[in-house]
Amino acid sequence: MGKEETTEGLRVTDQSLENPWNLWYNELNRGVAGLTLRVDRVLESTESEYQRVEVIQNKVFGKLLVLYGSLMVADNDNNAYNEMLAHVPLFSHPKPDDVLIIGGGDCGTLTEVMKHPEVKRCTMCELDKMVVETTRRHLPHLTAGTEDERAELVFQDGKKFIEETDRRFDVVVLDLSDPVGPAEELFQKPFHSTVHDRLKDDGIMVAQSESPYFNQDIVRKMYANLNDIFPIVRMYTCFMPIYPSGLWSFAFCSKKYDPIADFERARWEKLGLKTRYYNAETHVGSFALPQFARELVG
Ligand code: SPD
Repeated sequence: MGKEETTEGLRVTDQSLENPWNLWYNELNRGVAGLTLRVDRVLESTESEYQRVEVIQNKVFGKLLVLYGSLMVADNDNNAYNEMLAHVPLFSHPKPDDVLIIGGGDCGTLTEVMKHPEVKRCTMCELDKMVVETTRRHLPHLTAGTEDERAELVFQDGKKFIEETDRRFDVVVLDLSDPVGPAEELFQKPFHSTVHDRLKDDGIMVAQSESPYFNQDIVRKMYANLNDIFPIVRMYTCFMPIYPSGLWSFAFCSKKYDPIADFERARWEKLGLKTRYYNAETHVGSFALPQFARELVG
């Protein structure tokens, strides 16, 4: 029970008033550093066929979805990740008709993709249906895009889907959880190679590529593989306070288009999309990397 001495005597601190059980969420990275959030309520704590699925509530971030012991999205902090994952490739491609999202179960990226009138069809292939259902119950603004008639949800292993499909995509987005457990294989070279083969001749793949601070071995290996597969590979970043280190990276992998030279600035200005993080300047500026990150990308 948090009490502190004051000149007026003992008083109950804010902490004990608002969180009498003193419950905290701790996420450690490599067991040495981490993020701590006070949990005001546990709204859901369950297990799907594939992973633990939890929703907690925090005063600053609102509701947060936790998968496999790792924070995924928050009510008040999902815009940077979802917007950068969706809009950077879509505004780098002149005609993004057919889009595939692998993973992305909270549907935040899908909802951003659906803001583009050019997109004729967007398939989201998520392994774990419970992630979509849980997000729909607690964070419905993230799943709004699923109502769009151009959106199609498939509940299947992403690797199997990409191996078996005979479709060819303009843009493929890998909106994955961390490379442990169910998503591990989707960070590896054979999978990226198959995605490459399922893109049209001018297609773009983007993938979340972890923290360039905490996950350097994974990042280095991943970009070395991607450089073997795609002619154009660039890293871009955004600020994500709920992810390890706060600096998050994405791999932009393309057969033809360059994310800056081919950026469709006029289309962005004409569409006037409502965003909170993405704009023409964050699009271009996100590719400016600190030296240590440039070296990781090779
Ligand atoms: N450590 C958390 C990394 C999560 C990255 N992906 C989140 C997926 C949300 N759609």
